Amino acid sequence: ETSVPYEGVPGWESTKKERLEWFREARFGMFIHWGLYSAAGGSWDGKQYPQHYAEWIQAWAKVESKPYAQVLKPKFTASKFDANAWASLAERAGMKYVIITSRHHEGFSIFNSQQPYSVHNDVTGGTNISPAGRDLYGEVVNAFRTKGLKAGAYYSLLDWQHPDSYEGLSYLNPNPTGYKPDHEAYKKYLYGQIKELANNYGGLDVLWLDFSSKKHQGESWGTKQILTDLITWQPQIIVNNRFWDGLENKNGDIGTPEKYIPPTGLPGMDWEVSHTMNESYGYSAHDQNWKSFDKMMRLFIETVSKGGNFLLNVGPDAEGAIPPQATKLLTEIGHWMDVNHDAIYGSEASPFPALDWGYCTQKAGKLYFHVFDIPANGKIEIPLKSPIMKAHPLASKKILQVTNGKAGKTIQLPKDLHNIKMPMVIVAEIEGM
Ligand code: FUL
Repeated sequence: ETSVPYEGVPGWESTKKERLEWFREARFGMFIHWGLYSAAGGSWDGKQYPQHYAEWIQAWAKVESKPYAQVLKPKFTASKFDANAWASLAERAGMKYVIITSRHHEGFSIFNSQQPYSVHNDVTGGTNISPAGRDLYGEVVNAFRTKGLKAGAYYSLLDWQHPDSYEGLSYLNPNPTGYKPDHEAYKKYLYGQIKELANNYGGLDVLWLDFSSKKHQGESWGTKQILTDLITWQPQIIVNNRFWDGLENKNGDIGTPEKYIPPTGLPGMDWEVSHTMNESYGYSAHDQNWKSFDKMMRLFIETVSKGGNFLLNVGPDAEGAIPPQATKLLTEIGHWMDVNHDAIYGSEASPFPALDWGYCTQKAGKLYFHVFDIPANGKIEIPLKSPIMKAHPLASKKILQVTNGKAGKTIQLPKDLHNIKMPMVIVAEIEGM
């Protein structure tokens, strides 16, 4: 069973395998949430809002777009922003692609949009531009592409500043009076911006839409036209499933579980978990709930072991500085990946539903055991029928002792662990696999 962005649009299903090839190999990418909300940092008018989803500050605080922009634009300077440094950080972490918010729900485009109504636009917005006044999206996309990484756009289907985005405005004011959104006009704006993203940046590898509801989904966005044109403009493009309602719906190239890992993956479709390093996607000054390296690795490896990609978010501040805790985590992940990337890239889901000591990934003829919790007896048990022919840690060539019992197999873990960064990965060659 396949899932395609739109069953009725020719060209999508037949090209899916080819279009998704790099994505299935990649397994690990960077998500970037950056916009005016980054300048609010999770607070409005001195009040701190919930730690999670700081990019929703405008809706949390119910601020009209004008005062919102007046307060935040002057602070959005990007004065420390260095796209090449971001791309290097991602590359060093072992990430293979980036998805950056070209425009989040607040409606502020960080790319060069010529669409009418995009007054919140940092290039052509006239007196409306922020001090950054640059095509920030373009700089990021170029920097990543130059390193051979893929680059895609997060693009919000809601727009809280657009007079014709019903679902946008209703978040700020549930009962607006005299309000008559012209959905056709809004569809034109969406179409126009997607066209710009797809055609003006030397490529668009992923269109990461966000989000739909029962009221507006699928054809109500003009999907048929958009998808027909998109695949002509960008024959290699991948489109997520959020033109439709629901994170696990199958009407897209990829499912998009958010901050959770589906217990049994998403059978029958490609998918990608997006996760945060603290609570929030957008920068929040008071969100200090940073995940430990161990916790982060558990989320990453569990996702990959269930057949998904891991899209790990960073939320730079208004100056374009990535929080030091995020840089530290990415650097540590990079050191782990230097040694263990073979167990990640191009790997497939574990054949085992669950293991006591960690997770498993696989490739032709090989299983990779990611050991998080070393059992007291120093051995891992694997409920496998076929014999293990040979096993060693990816961190060394030291061959480990294997016991091929009838019911299960065991591997004796190395006793000296001080040169091995946890989680330790053991690669095993399996007979007949
Ligand atoms: C959600 C959005 O509403 C959040 O702000 C965030 O961008 C997340 C990845 O998708 O649906």
